[in-house]
Amino acid sequence: MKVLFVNCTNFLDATLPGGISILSSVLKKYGHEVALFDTAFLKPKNWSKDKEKKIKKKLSGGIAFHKSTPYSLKDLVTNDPQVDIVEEFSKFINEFNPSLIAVSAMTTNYEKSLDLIKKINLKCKVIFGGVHPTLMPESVINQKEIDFVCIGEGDEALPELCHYLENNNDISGIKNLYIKPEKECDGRVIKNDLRPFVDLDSLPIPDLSIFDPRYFFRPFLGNIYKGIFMSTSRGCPRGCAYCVNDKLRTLFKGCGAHYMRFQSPRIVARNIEFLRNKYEITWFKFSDDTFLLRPLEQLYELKDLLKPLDIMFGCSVDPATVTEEKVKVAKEMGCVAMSIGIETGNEKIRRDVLNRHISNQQIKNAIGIVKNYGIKISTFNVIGLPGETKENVYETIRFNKELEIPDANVYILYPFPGTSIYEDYKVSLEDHGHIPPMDEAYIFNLSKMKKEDLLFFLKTFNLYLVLPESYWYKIESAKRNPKIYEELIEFAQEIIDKKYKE
Ligand code: B12
Ligand code: SF4
Repeated sequence: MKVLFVNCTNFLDATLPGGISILSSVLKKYGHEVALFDTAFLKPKNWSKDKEKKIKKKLSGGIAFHKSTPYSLKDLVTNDPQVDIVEEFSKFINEFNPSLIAVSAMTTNYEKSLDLIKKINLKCKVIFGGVHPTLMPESVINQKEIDFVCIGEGDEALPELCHYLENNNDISGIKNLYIKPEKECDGRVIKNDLRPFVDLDSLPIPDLSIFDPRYFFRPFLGNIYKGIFMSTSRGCPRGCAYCVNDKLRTLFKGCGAHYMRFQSPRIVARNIEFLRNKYEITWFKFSDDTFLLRPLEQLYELKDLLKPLDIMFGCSVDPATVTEEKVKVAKEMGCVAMSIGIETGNEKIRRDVLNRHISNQQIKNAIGIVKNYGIKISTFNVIGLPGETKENVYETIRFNKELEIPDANVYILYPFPGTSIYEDYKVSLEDHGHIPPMDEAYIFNLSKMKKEDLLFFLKTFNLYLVLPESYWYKIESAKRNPKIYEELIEFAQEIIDKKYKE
């Protein structure tokens, strides 16, 4: 059967969607024909050079923290024509003639994906899966254009659906699926139970052949590598109030003893070796929620298997899992970058609002260990937290500064459905008439700050980090004076060039 995957994201949001790569591989294993319609490399009609510049400036608040590479991802799309996305989609469907359209969606790209589907008069069936449909299945299945919603893992549910559809079998009992028997039905929906978790070691190697090779563009500290995101585990044992994991754990309670599961080192190494040989991929970003959670013995085993493959990798780690021994072994297996969630410098907010039980001292110790091994460190920070004041944001900035973090990631809190913050503060996506995209997260503002303050912090967070505290009053005045802002950026750039680029 012919299945067309859809990844509807912003132009140049080029991070390979892990769900699609594994599902494509699974479907091919069962003999289905697969294609991908992907907007990440389709330059839209309204694209302009100005937009390109703005995107670049937004990254790291306009400061270039690392040596630039000889060329950038943007250079690789210069000669691409501007196209009408809907027309392209329509052409693609006519040529490929799929029997099923399979859309993967997070909350932030769900509406965009749905809009695209709505614009085409489709004759085939449509299934939506991914984290957003998993968390909000009712609102997704209620869309007229959608026939099926996959709750949770699609690795077994999707091939089963394809097989049954192809053979005209009764699909009504397929586990993990919400099913609308007919498009124009009377609102009747079959809601099936969840199946047990898939055995991660039984999964095939992710399929990269359907993706634009520009996805592999990976700049790192001035050099260009071929790299991808790859997951080696599923789940997380923690319950941070702004994250969907707590809700997913509850939802998947009956699916197996352990929500947190690791792919065995042998299988991880098999996948990496294959992708290295076939696509020359040498840079991996492990997209696991917390990479160092893996037991130490397994990390040793992984190191023995990965060392001969000579790869580089980056990963996200929970500071509570950082130990000298684990970092040492990660370094030996090729770790060159780690990101750590600080979220806020205020311990009380971190504990009471975010449900993260870790002290500043513990974070400091963790970052110290990572730095000692020469691993590049970056932090994740959130502003706009419930009850947060400007002074609290300065605490977060000061804490990053104390840790000598050169380049911090900062976001405005987006209360995703299913998270405890979403529920406790009675947020509703529907209240806004549409699902706000990530760059409109200020709409949800649960803090004591004004929208303007949040946006200004977003723009200047790294400026505060780089400039000495005696300059902070100038940053404040840059709010009303763009010229001062530009001057400060230039000054910060000089400091960075001297300090980190040598
Ligand atoms: C890698 C990653 C990214 C990558 C790539 C995203 C992608 N398209 O895969 C990038 C860097 C782009 C990214 C960005 C963001 N991300 Co992100 N990301 C992840 C991460 C760490 C791993 C995703 C992954 O590859 N998982 C492994 C695969 C195998 O699992 P999967 O994608 O869930 O797919 C399975 C099922 O969901 C299902 N499935 C998926 N698609 C489909 C489709 C069909 C048809 C079917 C049947 C089934 C199905 O089957 C798959 C196999 O079982 C997850 C956390 C996590 N561990 O899942 C967060 C996560 C998805 N991200 C999240 C967030 C918040 C973001 C950002 C908003 C972060 C930010 N502050 O900017 C941005 C949004 C960017 C945007 N433009 O919209 C949240 C999503 C919350 C939500 N409600 O949407 C998550 C869940 C993190 C979290 N714990 O809160 N992210
Ligand atoms: S540690 Fe990270 S992935 Fe785990 S629950 Fe907290 S925020 Fe989510």
